[in-house]
Amino acid sequence: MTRIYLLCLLLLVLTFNYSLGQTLNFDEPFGTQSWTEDGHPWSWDNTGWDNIRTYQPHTGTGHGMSAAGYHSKLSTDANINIQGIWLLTSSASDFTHLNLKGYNECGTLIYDVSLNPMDYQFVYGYVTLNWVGVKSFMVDYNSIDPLNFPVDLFYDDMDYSYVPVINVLNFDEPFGTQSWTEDAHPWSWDNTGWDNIRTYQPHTGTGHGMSADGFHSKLSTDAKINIQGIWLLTSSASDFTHLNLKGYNESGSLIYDASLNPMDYEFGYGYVTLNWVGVKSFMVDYNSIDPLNFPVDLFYDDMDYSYPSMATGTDMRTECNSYTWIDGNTYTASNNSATFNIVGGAANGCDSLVTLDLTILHSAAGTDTKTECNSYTWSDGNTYTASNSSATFNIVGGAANGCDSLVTLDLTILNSAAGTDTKTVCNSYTWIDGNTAIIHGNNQWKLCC
Ligand SMILES: [Ca+2]
Ligand SMILES: [Ca+2]
Ligand SMILES: [Ca+2]
Ligand SMILES: [Ca+2]
Repeated sequence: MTRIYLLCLLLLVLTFNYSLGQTLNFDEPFGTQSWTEDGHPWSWDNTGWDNIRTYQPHTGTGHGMSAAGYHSKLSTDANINIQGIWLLTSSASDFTHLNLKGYNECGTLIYDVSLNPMDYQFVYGYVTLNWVGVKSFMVDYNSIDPLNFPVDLFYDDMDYSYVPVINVLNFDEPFGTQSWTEDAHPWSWDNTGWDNIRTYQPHTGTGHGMSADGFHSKLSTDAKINIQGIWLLTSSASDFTHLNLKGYNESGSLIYDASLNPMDYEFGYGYVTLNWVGVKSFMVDYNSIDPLNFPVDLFYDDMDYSYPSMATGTDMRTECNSYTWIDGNTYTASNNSATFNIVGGAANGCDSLVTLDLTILHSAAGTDTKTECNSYTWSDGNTYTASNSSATFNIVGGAANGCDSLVTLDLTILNSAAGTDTKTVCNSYTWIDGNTAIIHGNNQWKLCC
């Protein structure tokens, strides 16, 4: 019973610590623009002069701003949840505004908190934020008269926690797989190198190995990803010419290029921290000093990654015969697997991944067989005086499934006969038309009723 109680207490403490996360102490020296804290890189984009670290701290050293209209984005390498921050103002009545802003990893403003500068005058007050999934943090303020009435703002000890990595690319597919589905997304190699061993020297499960000269093959998925890191192992490390991990954006441009020392990973898996953001393709690029006589081996596995806060949606359509989608492809059969990434297409500025759910229906086709005398006016409005087996007429929406119905005419025209009925009669004759003719005076015919 006591043991269970202690276990519960331990779990409670662990959960408590995890949810509390960490504190950004801003304890770096004056003027620091980028630094490492709590094991992660932090930086200011320096859109304003915003880098005092020693003035009026809450603990240790602090972060102060003292001028007009400063705003500078503080960013780290992954999404964080911000619980709150300590704030102090001076000359509070001279502020025009004081806003704390949070941006997502796609650069879109997702939090904007307006504060009353008087609430924090001359003494630190804690601002509870409880923001989720923030990539950048900004303090935005100004003075009613920056020159004659400058205002000061100080802040320190921001409580935050990292949003954990949500996916691991395990490479646990069978040998030789070039494209597969993992974590509900398609993955593929472009196979520019022989780069598809999956069972040799894995980190867990099966792994991805390359063993030859100068291989480089791009691993891609259907949307931009953030790559936190990957496990790597080398053999014959001293025979490498180079070992680079490269990241490309959706336009195919190189945006990350990490040069590694192969010796650091020889005969034992080591974790390479990358913290790449917005990568569409991942490449391992290496070679041997002498591929023929001194081949080198490279193995990697278990890549930690996450999808940006992208939107997803389904484009449901029912179309007749064929449909050209936003991906430029024309589909002539039903399809519920095609995906298309609209860069920056979501309302939050992130990508929008759309999945097609297309049902293709087919038009009906039939033949209208007619036999008519002399002429026939068809449903296309034309009057035909000769046989015709090629005319077609489309009845829009005429099929039972709502698609068009295409009818082909098969018309046979029979022509009336014409002739002269010559008769020699006495006195009178009743013809086929029912009329009776009688001989009238002077041998003239006269119709008789
Ligand atoms: Ca810290
Ligand atoms: Ca501090
Ligand atoms: Ca996985
Ligand atoms: Ca694996």
